[in-house]
Amino acid sequence: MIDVAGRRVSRHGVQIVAIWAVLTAIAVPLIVFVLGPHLPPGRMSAEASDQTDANTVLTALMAPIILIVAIQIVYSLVVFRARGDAIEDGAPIRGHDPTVLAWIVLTSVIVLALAVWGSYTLVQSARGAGGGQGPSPADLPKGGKTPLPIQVIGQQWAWTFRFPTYKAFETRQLELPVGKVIAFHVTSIDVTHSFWAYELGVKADAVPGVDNVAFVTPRKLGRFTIRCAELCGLWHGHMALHGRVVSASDFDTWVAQQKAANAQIIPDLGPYQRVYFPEPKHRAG
Ligand SMILES: [Cu+2]
Repeated sequence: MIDVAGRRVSRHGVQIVAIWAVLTAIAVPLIVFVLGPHLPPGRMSAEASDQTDANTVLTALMAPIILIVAIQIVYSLVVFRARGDAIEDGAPIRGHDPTVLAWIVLTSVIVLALAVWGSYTLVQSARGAGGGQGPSPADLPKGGKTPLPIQVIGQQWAWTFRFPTYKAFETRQLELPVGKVIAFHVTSIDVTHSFWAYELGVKADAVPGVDNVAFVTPRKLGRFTIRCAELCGLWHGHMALHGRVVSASDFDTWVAQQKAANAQIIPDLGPYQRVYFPEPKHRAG
């Protein structure tokens, strides 16, 4: 037994804290340096990087908390298990001020620090973190860069993409120029869908009559996955495709190709609008 702040603390407490300190010192660097680079959604865009950093910090912070709970349980099972027939409880502990104080201070510090860090990174990145911000975004890209607008239209059961700066042509493929700020204008022409470009860290509701803006800055060339993340009917699972992040010159070539490939249907497209509304259904009789 040792004496701390006038109270008796058993050697079990010291041992538990020692085991916890050693395992935490092993687990946290492993999480940050070994697991961290594999945590979703990766580093294909600025927004995805921010999300991966947040996942790494939260996982690293969870480790000491999970470890103290797990060690406590395992330690009790091993050290305090009943030996022989007698079932005996230890003496109850009541009113241990240092424990109560440590509990209140530690949990408050962790929760408040995370709230401050989360708010700071959200404001500092100033791009809305990859989520849809509605028709008038509060967080605009920094540096006065004009984003490239791309309209994402959900419909049962496909995605189409419309490019207002390129004579509003429409295509079923999606390619993005690397390093350019993109403003997705996500909408729908029938029911609610959700545009989820996983590796880009973008997820925004597609709602008829709503222009939902989500910013993204692709940083790496490559392929990304697009899914519908809102159950939208029988063929919901069919709304899946791959987009690509390409160089600026490849993007220009692709735009020219898509315009040529869709030349026949482009004159029949309705005029470009910020939002669309479902066609009224014909009434029987
Ligand atoms: Cu859908």
